[in-house]
Amino acid sequence: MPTNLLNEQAFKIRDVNLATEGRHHIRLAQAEMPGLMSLREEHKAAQPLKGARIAGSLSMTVQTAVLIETFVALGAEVRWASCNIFSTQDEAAAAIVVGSGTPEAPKGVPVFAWKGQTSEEYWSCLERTLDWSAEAAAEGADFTGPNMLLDDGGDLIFLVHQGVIFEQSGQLLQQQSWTNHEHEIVRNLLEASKASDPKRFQTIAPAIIGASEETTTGVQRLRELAAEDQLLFPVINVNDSATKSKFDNKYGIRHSLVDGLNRATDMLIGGKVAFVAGYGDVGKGSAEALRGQGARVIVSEIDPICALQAALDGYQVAQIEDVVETVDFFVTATGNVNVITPAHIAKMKNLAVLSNVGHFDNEIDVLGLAATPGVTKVNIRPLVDEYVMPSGRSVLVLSEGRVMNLGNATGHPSFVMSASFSNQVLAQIEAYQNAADLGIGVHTLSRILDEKVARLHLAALGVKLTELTTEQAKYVGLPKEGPYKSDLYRY
Ligand code: 9W1
Repeated sequence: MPTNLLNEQAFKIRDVNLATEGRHHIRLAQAEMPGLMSLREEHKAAQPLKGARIAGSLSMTVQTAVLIETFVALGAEVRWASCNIFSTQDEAAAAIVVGSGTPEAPKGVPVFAWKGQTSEEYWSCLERTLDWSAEAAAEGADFTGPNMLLDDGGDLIFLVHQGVIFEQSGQLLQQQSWTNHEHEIVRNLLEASKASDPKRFQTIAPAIIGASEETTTGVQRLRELAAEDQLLFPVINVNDSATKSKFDNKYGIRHSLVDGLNRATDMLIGGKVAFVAGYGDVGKGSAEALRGQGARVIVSEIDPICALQAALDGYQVAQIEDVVETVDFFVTATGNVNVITPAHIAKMKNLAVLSNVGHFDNEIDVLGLAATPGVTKVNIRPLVDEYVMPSGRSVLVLSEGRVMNLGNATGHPSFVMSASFSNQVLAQIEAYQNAADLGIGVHTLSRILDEKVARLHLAALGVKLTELTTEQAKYVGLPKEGPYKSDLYRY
């Protein structure tokens, strides 16, 4: 439990005294988030989110703070929790709770998030974003919950759906991505809720106009709900905007991979051999970053198209078995399981570095390594472990095989998050204003809005876009103002 949890009624964070530090970070991040700042300028007079009550669940970081205050600047009321037990920056949470006294953040926003929560605390914080009784009392209104949801990973949207199903049937939907422990936590939470108000979620859910979802994982779960006719409101899939997934995967990792390697090991990368498993967007950004340091990069792929891309980008493409003895830095970016096994590790060079930037922690079989007879583990510093093998050689495993750019570095930079979060703002406006036209289902933003997000980031980089002449627009059959690509175009 946090030692300095303040005012559990109104908010729940680590330490409100971190607010000054957090406000400095937010102020600097704003300069790197031109998309969000120009959306504030564009919409502050019209207040398109006036009346919106947004319950959000997304890592409570400095960048998310700029997103939250953008919603407030556009007229919304907001309550917030993190989507992950580790991904809160406590100083950002504090600054949001306090507010800045400026027109943008006149008063604080209730946040329920701190770094290092238990799963029970995490779920209870999600639940707190759905309780709008304090706001209702202050406004003399009769709502009980939010009317908009913003989610990263799908837990908040699922909690609302599970709540309704549980109140009606006493059952929970089985969730592949939840452990048994998480099922138990959610069941306990919903049992307590039902005991105090058997209609609580059946009151909250119908008031929800729409939602937006940030991630591939969340979108996947929502599509399953929709396929079973269980989805209760329109959701906008932010992940599949080109200005989201094509940017945050590639440029986010390009920024943070080398940062993580350096913070963890400070070993020279130039001149060494780096191996990148997977040449999707994350693998592409990883390979580019390592090459930028002067490493000789080898890529592995199972997909012939991505393998050909890697080859034409100038990388050696090989199977891990054929090069494992020569590699200094291993990076997994496949999203698959057992890509690097204890058998591979046994053949590695002394002090080879192993890091995973794929989603889950089973890409490198660290559990299998730890369980191998004769292998011992020496902790070097937080999230850097040396595994000494019976051969006498060692390997260094970063972040316990979990997402290394978040453990050993600090995630995506503000500019990249600005592109993702500008999509979130447009998605919330779209869902709030046009829910009836959208209808229940999982939708993406129109290409014109996707292009708008990109446009909002050009001036900050000194980009001067070329405009179609009337003749050229006619020749290619495109509107001068876009959209310029069909939905099939892949960028
Ligand atoms: N998201 N603001 C860790 C990052 C956790 C994290 C997570 C990001 C951001 C991948 C989004 C140790 C920030 C976030 C700092 C940090 C993400 C989860 C961001 C990169 C994704 C579940 N997802 N992201 N900045 N942890 O960087 O919101 O430092």
